[in-house]
Amino acid sequence: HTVRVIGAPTDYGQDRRGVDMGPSAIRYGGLSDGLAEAGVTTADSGDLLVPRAEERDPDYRTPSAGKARFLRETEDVCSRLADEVQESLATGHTPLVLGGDHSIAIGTVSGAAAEADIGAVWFDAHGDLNTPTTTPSGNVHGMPLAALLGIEEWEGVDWANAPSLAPGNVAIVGLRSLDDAEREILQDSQISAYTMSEIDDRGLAAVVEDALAVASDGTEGYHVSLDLDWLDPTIAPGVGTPVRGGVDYREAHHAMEQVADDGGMRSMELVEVNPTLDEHNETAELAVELAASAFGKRIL
Ligand code: DIR
Ligand code: MN
Ligand code: MN
Ligand code: MN
Repeated sequence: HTVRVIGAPTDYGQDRRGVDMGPSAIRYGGLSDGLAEAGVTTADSGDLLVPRAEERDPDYRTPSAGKARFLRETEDVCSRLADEVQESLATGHTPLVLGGDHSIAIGTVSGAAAEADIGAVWFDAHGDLNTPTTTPSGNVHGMPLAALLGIEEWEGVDWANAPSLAPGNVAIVGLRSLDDAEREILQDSQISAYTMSEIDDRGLAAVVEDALAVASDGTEGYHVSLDLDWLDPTIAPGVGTPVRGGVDYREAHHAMEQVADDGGMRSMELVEVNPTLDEHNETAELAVELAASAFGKRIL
């Protein structure tokens, strides 16, 4: 099958500038060679056109009940991204979306969910479960999972009011940073959340096995959302919101190999790579290696 690469160079969703260079950094990090080593054919659709944040007003369209910076821009990018993702799937391609900050997941997943009933595995240090009324930052990269689950009504924002995911088919893996309101949302929901503490206890392989089962249960497959801050900052320093105590290199590869072996992945995204915060593009290079493992690269 063919992997369709789609760049979504946004940095609307968070405070650290430069994550809009993620798609370039990942391509320069060897994406097409890495995927070739995995034995898949790649077609690169290039990047979506994304206006620079400097040209826009972050507060132009704030929901009456809360705050969500660059909401208008995020909606626009996400609706175009959703169309590309859906079209890729409809024509038999597996979308691989390159962020950009994690707000773009709203586009990726709503597009993927328009093609099939899917679950999601969310590899992330964070819960991404804030809403415009709970967010401490106003940053939409802290909200995509809440939007995709329809946890709160977002005035006039279609994707937040037409849920793409069912909580019983969502697994968060690697969790170690939550805001108080996110903790409440999580405790009241059927989302499966696997913390680093549980990973220390049971091992990542056992946790990933459970997570894939959750995402597959009664669905036609799942989306893999890989926020590079899932990893320990010593191996992935090029992210805007690093949190100590993440998964290590070998654990991460093994988790992606489990994804490949499972065979249920329908789409993937690599988000939050910020080369301006990185050292010699190593976070993008790691993203490439992990994508290659997820698409089936093997040593023997
Ligand atoms: C924080 C940070 N919970 C927020 N979220 C991040 O702004 O809502 N998500 N970094 O990836
Ligand atoms: Mn995230
Ligand atoms: Mn994160
Ligand atoms: Mn290197």
